[in-house]
Amino acid sequence: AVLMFAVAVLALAGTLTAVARSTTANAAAGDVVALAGVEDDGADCAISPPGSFPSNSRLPDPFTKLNGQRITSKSDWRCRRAEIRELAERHVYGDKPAKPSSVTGTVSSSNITVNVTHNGRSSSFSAGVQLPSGTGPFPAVVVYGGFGADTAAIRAAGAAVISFDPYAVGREGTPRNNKQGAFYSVYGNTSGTGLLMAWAWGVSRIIDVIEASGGTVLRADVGVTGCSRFGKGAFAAGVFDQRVGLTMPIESGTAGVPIYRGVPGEGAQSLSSAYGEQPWFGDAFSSYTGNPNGAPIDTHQLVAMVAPRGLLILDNPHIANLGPRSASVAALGGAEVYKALGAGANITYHSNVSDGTHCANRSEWRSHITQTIQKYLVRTGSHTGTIAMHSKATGNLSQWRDWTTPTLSDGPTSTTSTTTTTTTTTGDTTT
Ligand code: MCU
Repeated sequence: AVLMFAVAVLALAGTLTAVARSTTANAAAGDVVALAGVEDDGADCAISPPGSFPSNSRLPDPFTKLNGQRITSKSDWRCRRAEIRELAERHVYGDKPAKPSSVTGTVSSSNITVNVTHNGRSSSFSAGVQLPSGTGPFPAVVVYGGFGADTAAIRAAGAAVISFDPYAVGREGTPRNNKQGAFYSVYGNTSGTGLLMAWAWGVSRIIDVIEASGGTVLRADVGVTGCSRFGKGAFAAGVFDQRVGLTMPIESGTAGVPIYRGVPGEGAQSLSSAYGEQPWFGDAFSSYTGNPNGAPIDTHQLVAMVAPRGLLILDNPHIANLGPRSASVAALGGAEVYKALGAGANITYHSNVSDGTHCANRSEWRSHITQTIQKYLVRTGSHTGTIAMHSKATGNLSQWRDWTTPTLSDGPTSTTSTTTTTTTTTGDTTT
């Protein structure tokens, strides 16, 4: 009973926090802007996934819970999201361990250091910092690798650039049974967690250090970006850490934004090719590389996991190998959840670019990058998201879904429902 009480109080606290956040932002900005909160606000949700899932050639319904019921209120999304997260860890990316028992480090105007200890194992890594002009503390964008991201535009918009070397956290070129890097030094080199999740864990630990630094140089308004394999990485970082206020995957390709179910038909890099090229996916995804219809989730639900936070998906329609049409379907499907949460303006998909070069620096994206950084990280500007697909790669969501988008009620915002919940938990404790 005491445990149930604790769980109920946590759930109630989570609900109240979420409500308070979106209400404040609503009043200030006219639409929902999620404030940086915690890494995983559904960590207390009780989830028991079934042992098997029916094959489904369409995109699984993001609004239907594992118990078969559809969610009806915006506050239901928190634990529905936690279900999707659990499936994404078990079947696609591998486990993302919660914050290690010790995370320490430093933030200076040129460098961030991260030291981690968990269960007697330690590792560390560092990242470069380049400040924008002006007076801090500054928001920041974690830039994966050294190419494809418009770092000049990021700094001009008022955010620092954190140069993150993903390979320090999870190396490429290793066999799956001998993974290397700071993540695997702590969690073991036979961990089934793939590189994309290891890298995402690294970004979360950078955010831990920024939070603990007390906002002298940087403040914990953090975005993530990267191109190609680092677009896959940036997407995962935003999906699995709700403190990331702006997620900007660029030309991510298979194992990134494109729906797994669409990749074969579009002629994008095959799932088995991506699975075999590097241990990007978790080991458990091997069950689905030849059978995407068996996957219990698809990437539209990962897009949805970013909601209501800022998401700017940048794509290249000229290279079918990148799966741009499948990526647009993921955006369209995920946007249904954004809309149901009243945050439809916070997602953008943009592939209207003329230069076909992979990871080119593109003028067509600059205003979106500037405005989304200012809205979600600097917290001054405004931006209204749209799904803008190039005619070469136009997804059609209706071909991919057999579910409709519900009108979600605003949930337990009233005093009445708060009181009811409190009464119930008190009853549990005294029984
Ligand atoms: C699009 O991302 C990858 C792609 O999945 C790989 O097959 C290819 O080798 O590398 C791309 C990339 O990261 O390019 C920089």
